[in-house]
Amino acid sequence: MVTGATSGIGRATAIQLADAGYNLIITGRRADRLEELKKLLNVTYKSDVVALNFDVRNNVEVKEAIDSLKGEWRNIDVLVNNAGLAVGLDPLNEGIIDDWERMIDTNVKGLLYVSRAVTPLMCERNHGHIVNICSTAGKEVYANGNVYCATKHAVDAISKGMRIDMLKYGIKVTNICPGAVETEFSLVRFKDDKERADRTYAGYKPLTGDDIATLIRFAVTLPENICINDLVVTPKAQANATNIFRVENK
Ligand code: NDP
Ligand code: 8X3
Repeated sequence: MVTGATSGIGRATAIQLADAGYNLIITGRRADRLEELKKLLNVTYKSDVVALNFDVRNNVEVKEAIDSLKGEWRNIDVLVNNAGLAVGLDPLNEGIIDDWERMIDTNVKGLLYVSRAVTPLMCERNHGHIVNICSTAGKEVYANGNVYCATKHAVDAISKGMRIDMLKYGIKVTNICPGAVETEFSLVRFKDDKERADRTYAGYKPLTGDDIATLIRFAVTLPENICINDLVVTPKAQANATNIFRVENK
């Protein structure tokens, strides 16, 4: 099951996991994109797919979606908690409360709602692997990143807590912390200002959604006894959250 499969890292992960032989539960708010991806996974990768159209911020929708799963679809082997976003990049004193609430409700509460609905199914079977998509912003804080960084620090803490709670059920928890990945992330953060979004990735080669998907595929297909706990990954040109080496005309 991959949340936020309509774009970027989530979409690429669904494709990589289908290629690895998984059947997929894909989720997101944009139903047309879910249908398009479902067709691709069916036709090209011969993967069986259930598309669940819900907003992770709405716990009633989350519970209904998971409850709607029947038979073998309840045997979720891998949950990729990927749905998330940044909205705005403002100093705290100028922050827009609605932006903050969207980030907190999606990145923290949404991830928790989905995890609360899916983990009992995994615990019943003493089997499963949860991959939480955190960020370098979950390890460090940068100027104007205040609330986004706080939500990803929360994901980092939730991953650590989950790993302890899931231990006795044999369920693995992997926290993945990417640096700059060129997806729709910056377009969403800068509210459709494409020029500003493009500037985020100017002058160096960022990671792609498929790069992160490759790592997720690697982590979930390792031998059963091996668990990658925490993985920080950046493009070669990025040393940490704030140092990116840019050259003109990348
Ligand atoms: P995209 O904007 O390309 O994809 C975000 C995905 O999240 C979309 O599928 C979107 O689906 C889904 N999503 C957002 N809000 C909700 C919601 N309320 N309910 C359900 N689904 C939702 O960005 P990325 O692929 O880059 O982001 C994926 C994850 O990776 C996020 O958690 C992000 O914080 C993290 N990340 C991204 C980095 C980057 O540089 N790009 C670096 C580090 C971490 P829809 O709109 O259809 O609901
Ligand atoms: C996304 C990477 O640097 O914009 O999590 O926080 S960053």
